[in-house]
Order: sequence, then structure tokens, then C-alpha cells
Amino acid sequence: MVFANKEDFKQRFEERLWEAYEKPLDSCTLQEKYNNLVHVVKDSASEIRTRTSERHKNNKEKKVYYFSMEFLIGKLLNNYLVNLGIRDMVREGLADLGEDLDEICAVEKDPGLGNGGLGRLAACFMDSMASLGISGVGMGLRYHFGLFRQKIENGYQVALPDAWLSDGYPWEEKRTDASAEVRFGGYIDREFRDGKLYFEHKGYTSVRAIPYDVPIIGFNGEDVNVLHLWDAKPVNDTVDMDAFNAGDYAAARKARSDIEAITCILYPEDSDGIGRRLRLKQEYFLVSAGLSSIIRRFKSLYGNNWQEFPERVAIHINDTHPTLCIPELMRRLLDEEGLEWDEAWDITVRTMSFTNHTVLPEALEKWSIDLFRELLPRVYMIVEEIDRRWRDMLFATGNFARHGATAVLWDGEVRMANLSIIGSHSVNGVAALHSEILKNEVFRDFNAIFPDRFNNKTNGISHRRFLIESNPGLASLITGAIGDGWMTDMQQLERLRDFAGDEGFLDALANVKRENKLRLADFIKKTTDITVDPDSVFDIQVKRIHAYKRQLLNALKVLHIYNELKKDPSLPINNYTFIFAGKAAQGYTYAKEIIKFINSVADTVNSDPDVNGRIKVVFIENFCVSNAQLIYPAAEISEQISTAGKEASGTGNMKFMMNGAVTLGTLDGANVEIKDHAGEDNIKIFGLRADDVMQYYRFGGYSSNDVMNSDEGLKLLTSQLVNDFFKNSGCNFWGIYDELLQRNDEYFVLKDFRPYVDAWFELGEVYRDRKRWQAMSLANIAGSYYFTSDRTIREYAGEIWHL
Ligand code: 26Q
Repeated sequence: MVFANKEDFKQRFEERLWEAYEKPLDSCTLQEKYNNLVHVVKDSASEIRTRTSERHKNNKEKKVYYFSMEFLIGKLLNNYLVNLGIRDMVREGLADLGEDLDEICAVEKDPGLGNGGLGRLAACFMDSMASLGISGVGMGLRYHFGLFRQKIENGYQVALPDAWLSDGYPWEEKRTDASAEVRFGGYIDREFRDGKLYFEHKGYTSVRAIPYDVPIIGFNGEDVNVLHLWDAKPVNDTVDMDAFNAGDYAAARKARSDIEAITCILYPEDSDGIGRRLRLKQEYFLVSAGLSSIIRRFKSLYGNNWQEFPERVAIHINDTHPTLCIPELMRRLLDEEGLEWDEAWDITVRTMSFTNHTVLPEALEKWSIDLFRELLPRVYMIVEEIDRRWRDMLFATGNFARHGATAVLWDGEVRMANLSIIGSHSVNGVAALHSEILKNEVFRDFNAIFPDRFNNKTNGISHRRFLIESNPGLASLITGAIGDGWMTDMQQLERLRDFAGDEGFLDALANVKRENKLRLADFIKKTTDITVDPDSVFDIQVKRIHAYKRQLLNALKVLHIYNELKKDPSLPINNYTFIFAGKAAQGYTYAKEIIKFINSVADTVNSDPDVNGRIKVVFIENFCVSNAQLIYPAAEISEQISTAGKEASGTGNMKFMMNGAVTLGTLDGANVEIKDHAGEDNIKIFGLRADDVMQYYRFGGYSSNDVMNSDEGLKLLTSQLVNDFFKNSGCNFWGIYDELLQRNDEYFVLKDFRPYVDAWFELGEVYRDRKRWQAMSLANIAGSYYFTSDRTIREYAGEIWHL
């Protein structure tokens, strides 16, 4: 037990407050109270951490190092109180002292150290590893500015800096003692001595990497793991004295600020323009610093017994962003530890595993060779050698026809995905359909060479954060029905299926949903000043804005329903609140136009008295982990409508499902498996299949103009885009119009429009049968057991990391 009892907690809280601030509780600011509570929890966590780490060391447990450029961890305080099982006690203790836990938790900054799904997945995996007793370490970057804060002004997205560190971040612990040195640039001197080649790196720039440790507290408070967030600092904490003395302070600070730039900002996930020098620096900085700390620990425990390395260490590469782990480990083993190539390569491949998160070919990471070689001269030599040996192997085995698709160096570029596949013993996709597409399309040639290397690990989510913490009403309803064993063994949720005919239970489920809708309605009122009807159907799409995710299709549907209601005010449909949220990368013009379009539809609908009370449209600004936790529990319809074959998995779809929403979606990503686990009757599927989409891309045969011309509803909608229908919003939507009708609608928005709208109307019919709907909702909750990240992590642990 972390605290013996409530009194013990209160005493520790007050004592520490006095130590830190030397003043009584009632003269402390909320920030001080928050900091103090974090420190009290952190002190307990560090005791557990010491035990956990002793156990890992004594048992010589294999450690998993999860390298990711993004960790979207969300707020920690409330989550950790839940995981430690002390939330109620702390709440009561604080209440005794006249304080409100929720108010204190609200002070916490939500670190936006990720773009979206990939970063949140990394955070869910950290949670599951700690909760399953796996020795897992996160390796990430301490960006001083996370993903921008989004405001909506006049319907447009405005991006503001996210200065999340401005009041300090009490969870982190600076570990100067564990610093590492990372080297950039310079040149390589070679020497031939005693029949062997030696390489020496000269003229480089050194950067100091300092890890900041954030505790990862597992469920039940038995284990505490750690997330290392690396920060870049100059090696000598000084300025250029000559420039300084000459009074040129800007020049004096230049070298320093060039270095600090490395961990200044998180790069937004960008549809185009990936090749930026600073991004490559970030990637190498993470990899090189992380490997230094791994190698240091390994040597102190196991000496130079390198053959043992893959038995003690697993390194996981989260998408290609940390792929440099492969040549960097080779460099350490060859140049610093004196191993021969073949042995080093064998150790490297046995250590590394790689997850791909995308099928969009334009998103596969590539770097210009010139840039790469200049920044990382020795690593580049090693990549060249990997490429050369790969080519020789293809020649020797009669596989030369596969060279073009599988080479690492090609057309002046370093292809990071190919390097990852060649250098890892395991390559996985993130949903069953996605993994098939990887094997049969994107990486077909690799699959022919290494059929055993490819596997699937369907994503999952932390049910502790997204159900127990975010939806306490549902959690206690479940526990009341089947006991609390499900919290550590999600499979038990299947027992909820027994309640499908239990009217009392279904009513209770509906009440929980209504409470959550009220909570979200309050939030919407506070943040947008829009009043929404808690008895309307909450139809929600929240995720990054991207053409393939087709927020446009949803917005066109809303406009279509509006048009229909104007034509026929007695149209027999439910009342609806359509909710959108999501950020667009700043360089992604089309996505930003879609945000403006959604907001223009919202203005039109919300200001028209003819449809008042029937439909409302809300765009919630600044979608992030903390408002997501309010949104998912309130949803009834979950919009998962990406063009089939494009969404690798999706994880928001799982969060909605686990909170009892019914999916309206395409057969894409993990929706396929959601259908299997919810049951066909408890999900609404529509539209093209991945195969259809592939056929159209390959053989043509789709004309968006033909589709538009044969559908009166679509004719009206597409004309509204550009005929000053939106003049009150001050613009037409030519970018969208051209994409749909001049460029033939790459993502099949018009093609899927009618099937989508039909499916939506049918689902609305089902909703009217309240008992039937509650039973569908229940089937989704019961089937969501499969999508806990505990299941995913058990699979990684057994089949990839061999723990
Ligand atoms: C790359 C180079 C330069 C700058 C940025 C990037 C970059 C950053 C982030 C590229 C991609 C990302 C993020 C990708 C991502 O979130 N993918 C999503 O991963 C989820 C978890 O597996 C899946 O569920 C989603 O389907 C997938 O889109």
C-alpha cells in the first residue's frame, strides 16, 4: 500500500507542502497544490521503482526498449491515482483538507509529444508493459514544444505554440548523471593496422543528451517502469567567448541555439515535405543517446558477452523514425567493441524489431544521401555496406529482379523502411488487413524473401485510461454485473453478453451514456458556447484531419441532411449532434480547407431556425488526449469512414467501441476486427472494399463526374461548394471542388457517398428501437475485450520480443 490510510496520506501531503513552500495549504496556489500532490505520488512511485528495478536486475530479465519519436502520454495524475488504487482515498483526504481533487488534476498540462495514433499507441504500450510486469523502457524526446495548440478563428485553424513546460513538469526527474554524447558531422579517418581497418570520427560537433525520467506506474501499483525523454544541450555549457566579448550576443548564442533546436519542437505529421535536416538530427539524437544508455547498462551487468545481448535486450522501432538504431548499433559493435561484421550483424538483427504504421507510399520515409552522409558520415558508410551486402545476397540467390524494390540506397536516397526490414528479425503491421496489404502489396518482394519475418499485431488501447479512468460510470456498472476481475483480465468482459436481454441493465447503461453526454455538453458549452441537446444522437468523428480519413464525406453528409430537412421539415429522423475534432498539419492546405468547410457547415446549420432543435454541428478545438477522454464516453455513433485500404488500423475506433458507441464504418484497418468482435449485427458497414479500391487504382474505371451527375443530392452538394452558398462564411471551396471533380476524387468520397448516407439513415432507424440499440452498445463493450493493449503487448512479448 502506498499510504497506510487516509490520515497517512493527509499527513504526507501537508508535511511535503511545508517542506516545499513553507506556508500553509490555504495560502498555496492551485499549481503548488498540484505540484505537491504529484511529488507525494512520485515519492511512492520511486520506492516501487527501486523494487521493480532490483527484481529485473536479479532475474536478469530481458528488457524491451521501445524507441519512438512520439509518446502522447496524456495527463498522468488522475491515471496514476487510479492505477495505484488510491483515487477515492486521496479524493476524500483532500476533501477533509478543503480541497477538490478534480480541480487539482485540471492544473496538469497534457504533454502533446505526439501527432496522433502512433504516439498514443506508444503511451498505451508503456501502460500495458508496466501493468503486465514486463521490463519495458520508453525512449523518446523531450520536445520543449509539443504539437501546436489549435484555435479556430473565423472557421479557420490557427496554430499556437504549445509551451507545456512553462510551469515546469513535476513528473520528470532530470538525470544529468546518465547523460550521453551524440556526434554529428565531421569526417572519417581510416587506418590500416595489424591487418585490420580502423575508423576514426574527426571534426564532429558534440551534443550532450540528458535524459529526463518520467515514471510509468502500472495497474495495482506493483511495477513502475520508466520513460526516458532525452533533451539536447551543448557539451560545454558556455557561449562563444570571442563573439561574446565583441558584443555580438546573437553570434555568441548561435552554436548553442543550433544544438538546443534539436529538442525544440515536435514535427507535425506532414503529407508532403518530409525531408528536413533537423528532423534527421532528431532521429539520430534519440537513437544514439538511447543506445548509449542501453550499452552502458548491458556492459555493467553482463560485461563484453555480446552474444548474450539479444537475450537481454530487445529494441523496438516504432515506425521508421528510429530506424537508425540498426546502423548505429552496428557502429558501436564494430568501431567501439571491435566485433567483426558478421557477428555484429547477427546480434543486431536478433535484437531489432520493427512496426510499420502506414500504407501510404508517400509517407514512407526517405532521406537524401547527400544530407545523410554529411550529417552522419560513419553511419552512412555502414548503411552503404548493408546495401552492398544485400545486393550481393540477391545476386547470389537469383533474386536480382527484387533489387529495385528492396534496395536501401536508391535514386539518391536512403529508404528507411527497407533498411528496417533488412535489419530486423520481425516486421509487423497494426491490424490484420493492414498486415496482409504489407505482405501482398507494399513489401511484396521482401515477403517473398523473408516470409517468416512478417506478422500482424493488431493494435490495442489502454482500457485503464479509456474505460476505467475516462468512464467511471460504465466501469462501476460493469463491476456491479461481473465483478472487478475484468480490470486485469479483459476477456471477462464477454460475460456482459449475458445481460443483452436484461432491461434493468440496459437502462442503467443508457443512463451512464446520458450522464457522459451531459458532461460533454457542458464542456462544449464552455469551450464553444454552443448549446447541444443531450437527448439528440451524438454522432462523432475525432482524429487527425486527412484526405483519406474523409472528414469531408461526413461533412457532406451533414450538409445533405440539412438540405433534406429544408426541403421537408417533417423528415422523420432523430435529432442529432454532429461532433468533429482534429488537427491539420500546418503545411497541409487541403486538410485546413476541410476544417473551414466543416465550420462553415456548422455556421449554416446552427444559425438556421428552420433546423434548430433537429441538428447541430460542433467542431471542438484542440483535440488532445484530455478532451478525447471526455468525448469517447459520450459517443453513440462512431464515424470510422476512411477509404478502404488506407487506414493502417485506427485506435480511436477501439476507444469508441469500448465506451459503447456503434461503429459506422468502412471495412478498413481494425474496423474489420471490430466487426468480428462486436458481431455483424452490431456495426454498420458500408462502401468500397480495399480490393475494389485497389482495382480502381490499377485499372481505372471510376469517374467522379459520372457519379455526381447521376445523383441529385450530390449535384446540389457539389454546387454548394462553389456557388456562394457559403457566402456568410466568406468563401467558396474550390480546393475541395477541384479535388472531387477535376482530379477525380482520389479517395472515392463521391463514390461512397450514397452508400454512406443510406447506411447512416438505416442506423438512425435502428436507434429508434431503444432496447435494440442498448443491446448493440453492450455487444460492442463486451467484444472490446480484444482491443485492450494488454492483449497486444502479450502478443509482442511472446512472438516478437521472446520474453
Ligand atoms: C515523419 C517524418 C517527418 C515528420 C513527421 C513524420 C511523421 C510523424 C508522425 C509521420 C507519421 C506520423 C504518425 C503516424 C500515425 O500516427 N499513424 C497511425 O498509427 C496508428 C497506430 O498504429 C494507426 O492506428 C493509424 O491507422 C495510423 O494512421
